[in-house]
Amino acid sequence: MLDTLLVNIGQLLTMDQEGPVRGQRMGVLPLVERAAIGIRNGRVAWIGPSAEAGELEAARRLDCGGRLVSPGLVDPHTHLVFGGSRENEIALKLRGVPYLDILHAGGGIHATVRATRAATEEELLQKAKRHAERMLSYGVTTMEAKSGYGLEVEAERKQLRVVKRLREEHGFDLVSTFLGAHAVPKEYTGQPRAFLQYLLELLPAIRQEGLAEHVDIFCETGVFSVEDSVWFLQEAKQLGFGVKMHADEIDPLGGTEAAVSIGAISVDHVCGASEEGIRRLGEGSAIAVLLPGTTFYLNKEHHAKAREMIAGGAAVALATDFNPGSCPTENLQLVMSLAMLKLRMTPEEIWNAVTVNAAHAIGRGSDAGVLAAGRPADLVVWEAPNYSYIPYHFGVNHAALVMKRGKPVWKRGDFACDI
Ligand code: IZC
Ligand code: ZN
Repeated sequence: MLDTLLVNIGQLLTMDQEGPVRGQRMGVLPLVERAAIGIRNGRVAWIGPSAEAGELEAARRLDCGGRLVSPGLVDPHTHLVFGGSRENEIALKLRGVPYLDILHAGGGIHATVRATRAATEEELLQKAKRHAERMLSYGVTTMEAKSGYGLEVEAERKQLRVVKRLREEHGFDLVSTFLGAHAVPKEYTGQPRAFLQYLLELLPAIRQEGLAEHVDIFCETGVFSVEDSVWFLQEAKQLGFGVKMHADEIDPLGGTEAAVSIGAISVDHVCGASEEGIRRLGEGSAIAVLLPGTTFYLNKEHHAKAREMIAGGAAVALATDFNPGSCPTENLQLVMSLAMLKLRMTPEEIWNAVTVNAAHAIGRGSDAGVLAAGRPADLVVWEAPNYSYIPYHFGVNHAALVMKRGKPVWKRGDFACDI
């Protein structure tokens, strides 16, 4: 006896394949046409043709009316927890003041650090919960969350505790990343190494308390150099963390190849990656997490070279980069459209990038991003006839029903279904 049976699915994207998906394989989508999916105890119990589902017993049935069904999306790069917002920087942005100039003048990340330090844990929790709920409404059932707006022990730990509480008390599948190395705080102006040394001393306790799985660093002009970033991440790796790098986002410093060579789980942004960096992405195990929403919102045209990366054998994932400065949106569907337009990725590549590869980029490759017997029943019923329709019809929410562990967690108001 199944708990729930979804029948009459137009296309069921199972994404059932060995991941991460690299190079030309990204152009192939495992799917079943006219499918049904059965759920028991929060996990996928059966997948097959809808015509064969009539014989199965189920406590509840949902006729999907020919709609598209996919795994819940995975957002592998977000700065979910922060105080305040930065709309007061719009005028500077419109005058053409660059992102890094605003940062180095004490605004940008530093402004969010002041707001985050001033907020209570409860305030941060309620705000981050609203953002996470909005992600869920767009079909994202697993997401990463970075710290990095504390830049000192207590405020960083406060952010990490919020992520832990959202996971343990509110049921979000959140993967926590320590990004204390997000900027050099004013207390350490001109001494990035000393600040990194201070952060390293915090890491053993963070690991012991289960506050973060990964460690990340913003490798950028005037923030942390490639040399300092490599040293810091290698130390973090020794302590047992998975490591990630914000690399070659604004200025092309060569962070991409450095991150690949130290065995990073993901290298993120990579807009300015060199030929060598792109070549290394095709050879190493790191996943290239591309964030076209950020390039768009920074009003830049130096988009990541996704076509070259895929041609060179890289595994590409996509993420929102949700944050209050360079990409204030929770909408991963919009990012899928930007990937099509600005990165010239095909719908097939885009779907691999927001499911299986995104899951691998945060160490969730064996749980999220795939629908197959035994996997968690995290899925989305889309108000769409096929998978190409999602990046095509842009800027709106196509999710009709979002299920987490087989239970509806979000439903569009006018979507008629009684489960
Ligand atoms: O708050 O500006 N790039 N970090 C690196 C960010 C953007 C987040 C922010
Ligand atoms: Zn980021």
